[in-house]
Amino acid sequence: MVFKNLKLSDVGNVPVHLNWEKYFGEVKQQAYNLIAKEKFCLFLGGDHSVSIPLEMGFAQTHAREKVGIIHFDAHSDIANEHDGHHWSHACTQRRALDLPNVEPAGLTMVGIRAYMEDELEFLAKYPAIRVISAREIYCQGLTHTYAAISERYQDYRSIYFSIDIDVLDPAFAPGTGTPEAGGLSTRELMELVKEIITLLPVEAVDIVEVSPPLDSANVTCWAALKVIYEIFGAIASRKA
Ligand SMILES: [Mn+2]
Repeated sequence: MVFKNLKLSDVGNVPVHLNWEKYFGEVKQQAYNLIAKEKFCLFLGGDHSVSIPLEMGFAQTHAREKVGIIHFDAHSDIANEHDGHHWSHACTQRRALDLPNVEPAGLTMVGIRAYMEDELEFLAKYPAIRVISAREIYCQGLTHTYAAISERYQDYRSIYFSIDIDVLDPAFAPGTGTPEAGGLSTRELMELVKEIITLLPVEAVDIVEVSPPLDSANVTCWAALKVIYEIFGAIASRKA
């Protein structure tokens, strides 16, 4: 049994609170407490904005070193503001760059295929942010994609990996809030997740934007579950 060397525990949910400051503060604190125990953490969402406090907690736990962020998504989520606030799901990685130990060269976006105008302007201004578009993956393949990701993290010891399920094509993950055609297959996502988690110092992962009410025949939930198995399998092989 591949998981026999793993001890898994479900520590439950952070109760949702409609006061964002209160809720994000609670998520950040609980993430910090868990990551500080040096356990591998998997967080499940939810709106992608939840990655903002999760990444804050992660960066704070590693305050004396730079941390890397790998962002799998159809969207770059690099807007400064969306729908009138700074803590939107469209601002996730822009808020990450506000953190003192996250630098543009440590941020890698994978599977991107939709942008807002101000996001394109921001990305043009910070070319150190590497965007590996869905098209680049399609044209150049998985080996190229993994190599392009891994070469950026040779001098990193701690990476946070955020997986928006909409990185998948809607054929594989219809149950999500902002689907975009032209995405990865579940197989491609599994391969990249397996390599990244086995070989790079990823210490925390989130899988977000899975929405059962929008799903068809639980396809998206099954895809996310398969990715979770792939993550645990990769962790088990690290220890083997
Ligand atoms: Mn997205």
